[in-house]
Amino acid sequence: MRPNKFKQMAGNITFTMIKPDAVEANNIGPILAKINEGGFRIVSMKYLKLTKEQAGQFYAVHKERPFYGELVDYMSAGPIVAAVLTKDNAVADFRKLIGATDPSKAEEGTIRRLFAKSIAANAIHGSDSDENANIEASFFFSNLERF
Ligand code: 3AN
Repeated sequence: MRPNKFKQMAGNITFTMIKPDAVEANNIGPILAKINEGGFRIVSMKYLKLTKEQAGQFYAVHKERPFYGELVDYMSAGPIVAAVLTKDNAVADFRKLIGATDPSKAEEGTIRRLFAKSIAANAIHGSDSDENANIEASFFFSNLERF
């Protein structure tokens, strides 16, 4: 069996989605530029619209949180860009680059500070651990895809 390429890269990959608000606002290009400027390389990428069921599955870890329904509706409301990124210390460095969940609390110059509209419509997702980066990347990209 072919080894799981994302697992092989643990520590060096993270998963991101450019969320519907940022796609709608025509900010895919500027956000990808920030990601590259931050030292990340894009190793897999696709543009797609999640079904409600897929969004529910992706965010299943947040099922018990009060904003789960809103989050699922929101993430399936319009197209997104899903991508796997690589860099040393990818997960932590990418969380730094995107900034706090609430854009009003995000540091100056971060992607959320620059592009997010609100805590729900916060422009971009970034994995919070190596384990989740692998799970999330595998949700969108087959292990058989090569780069
Ligand atoms: P982060 O994306 O910064 O890791 P999480 O994991 O706490 O934040 O939340 C996942 C997503 O849920 C966020 N990106 C945001 O879209 C949404 N979210 C988080 N907190 C709230 C909230 N209080 N109200 C509405 N949506 C929220």
